[in-house]
Amino acid sequence: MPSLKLTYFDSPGRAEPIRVALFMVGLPFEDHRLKFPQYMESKARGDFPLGAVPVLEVDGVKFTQTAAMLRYVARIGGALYPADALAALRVDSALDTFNDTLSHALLPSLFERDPAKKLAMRAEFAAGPMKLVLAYAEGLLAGSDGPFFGGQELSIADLVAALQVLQIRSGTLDGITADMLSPYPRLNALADAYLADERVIAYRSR
Ligand SMILES: N[C@@H](CCC(=O)N[C@@H](CS)C(=O)NCC(=O)O)C(=O)O
Repeated sequence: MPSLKLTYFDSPGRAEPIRVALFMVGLPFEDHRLKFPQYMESKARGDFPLGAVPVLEVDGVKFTQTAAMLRYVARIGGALYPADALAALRVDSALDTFNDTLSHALLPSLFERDPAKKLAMRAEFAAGPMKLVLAYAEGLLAGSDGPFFGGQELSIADLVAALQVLQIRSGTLDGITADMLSPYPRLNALADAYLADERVIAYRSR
């Protein structure tokens, strides 16, 4: 079994789906969480190949890119990724849509300190990229035969999507409210199915 060390901030963000995936497939790993000043020191030292996290070390070798790490965990865990090519395309497309398109569109407003400007940015985000992403993801789910992007079985894309849908639902993002998810019943059902998964329940109750 490889020795695994996952480095990220001490927050869910991009690392949480990787942490959940590692837990679900039973792979032990070092969950290396950095406070922001520690992160800045490490970054200045050149500890991260692309100057960003997450970074996954496999037997001491550093890798970047969240989606690649998730696929690696799925592959060595023999789970969380469909065998069927079309289902895999849906999973990969959903994974990049949430991890890449949605995350990048949300990012600038996370750093905005002026509350009025933040709300204006969130309104643009909700009416623009968020709406496009949610509508596209809802359509992907309509083509699946289960609550998840790959069908009946939970995949790495569902981990990423469920956590982002739950963040929207939580009301913790100023200007973004749970009712914005009302037009997307399949995404709400995906998040519910994620929360009902026994492995997820075990992860959340540690
Ligand atoms: N494409 C990369 C993006 C990584 C990324 O943007 N990481 C952010 C945190 S979520 C980061 O390290 N930001 C701090 C910085 O750029 O210094 C991935 O999917 O892993």
